[in-house]
Amino acid sequence: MMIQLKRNYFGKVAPSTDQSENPFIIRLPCRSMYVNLGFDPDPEQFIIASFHLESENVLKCAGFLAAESSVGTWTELTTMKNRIEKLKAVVFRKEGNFIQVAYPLELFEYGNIPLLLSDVAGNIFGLEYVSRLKLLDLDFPKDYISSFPGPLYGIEGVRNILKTGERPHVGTIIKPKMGLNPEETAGVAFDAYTGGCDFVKDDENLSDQKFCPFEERVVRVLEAADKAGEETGEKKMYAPNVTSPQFMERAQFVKDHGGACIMIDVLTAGFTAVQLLRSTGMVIHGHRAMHAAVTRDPRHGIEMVVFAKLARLAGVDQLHIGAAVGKMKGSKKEIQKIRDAITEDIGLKRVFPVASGGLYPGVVPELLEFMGNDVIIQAGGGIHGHPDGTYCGAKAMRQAVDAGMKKISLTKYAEEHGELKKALEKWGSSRVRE
Ligand code: CAP
Ligand code: MG
Repeated sequence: MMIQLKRNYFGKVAPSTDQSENPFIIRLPCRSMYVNLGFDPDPEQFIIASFHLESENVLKCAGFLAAESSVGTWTELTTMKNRIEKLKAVVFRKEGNFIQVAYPLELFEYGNIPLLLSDVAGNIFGLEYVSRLKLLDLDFPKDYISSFPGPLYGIEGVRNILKTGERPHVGTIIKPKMGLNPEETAGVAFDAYTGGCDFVKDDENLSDQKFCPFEERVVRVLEAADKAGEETGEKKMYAPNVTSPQFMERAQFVKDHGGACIMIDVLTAGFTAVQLLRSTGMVIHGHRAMHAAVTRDPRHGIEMVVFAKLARLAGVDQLHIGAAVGKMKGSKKEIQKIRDAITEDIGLKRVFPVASGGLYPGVVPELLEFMGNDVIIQAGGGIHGHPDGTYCGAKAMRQAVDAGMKKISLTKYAEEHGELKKALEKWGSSRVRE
């Protein structure tokens, strides 16, 4: 009778006491293969993943996680080869629930973001042995980063198109989110542009619905942008949302009609869509709809900074990163970390941070205080909800930016600027969340 041998965690075999033991019981791969706390990985040879890991035995589980996300599986393999050893991931750091895993670069196909995520953010989230897991950050070797083109325009390229010098950009999202027809959409856009918006975008859930066909909307809003540009003497940009299976055809349609920018919902459309869109030569505005399904729990999921770094590699020029004020969750510390990750010098162009979500003139100075001037401040309700309408709402936002840049208090500035005064009367001002 074959005795079921239960391999313990150090690779030694001890006869199992329980003959009825299910042969498929999880026998974790031998820990020593995937755990080496003395190892000091060369940051130019390994992708370093930082995790928060909760399990009944964190180190054991970390070894299993490293096995499952590199070359191993739930049990030893008779098919393993010595040469494959060099491909295995290694847990090299553990401090409480914080672990770091070094993944040999050779494990990955360069230029392929979906497969990177299938590896470092794939099966491991579903392991029975893992009770909670959060992918906190990814650090890439230069060689890996250089396999991506990154943003085609970046901050400097977008500023060059809009001729905005060093000032923050003011953007709006057409509201109501859904329901306006193309003519109405263009009318709201025209008011926003002439009131002072540099940038108008579709909402993240607008595409080619019956009430607002994509092609007619694009043509009309681009005409409104041109007309407003002539009237104001300022360059204007429109970001139609191309998120759909037809994203490439729609981007081409925008380009053929004189558009310079398109918007994509990065996470619902996928990083492959972003990587393909980059070949259109247009400014890519990255919305992050659905991110909070995986980013907001501190103990499980994937940090937004990971998505932000990948969006930069993929070629996004402008990216929503939160605002630490307004309606969306996000702290100043988290947002500054994300901002730094998309603007630090890694040999790729810098991504324009977008602050959005329940913003209005009263929050602008505080926002500029911690974000700096390289920011696109987007307000939907905070412009289209102004008591005197969109045109005045846009003017109030520009006035708040001017006051912030001149370091003049909003109340003082409002004495001479009626649109700002009305906005402050309606919404007041509020502080950012630390
Ligand atoms: C803002 C917005 C943005 C979210 C995105 C919305 O509208 O258009 O999509 O702010 O959030 O649909 O809510 P309001 P984030 O200005 O009217 O709130 O930038 O955090 O991804
Ligand atoms: Mg939106």
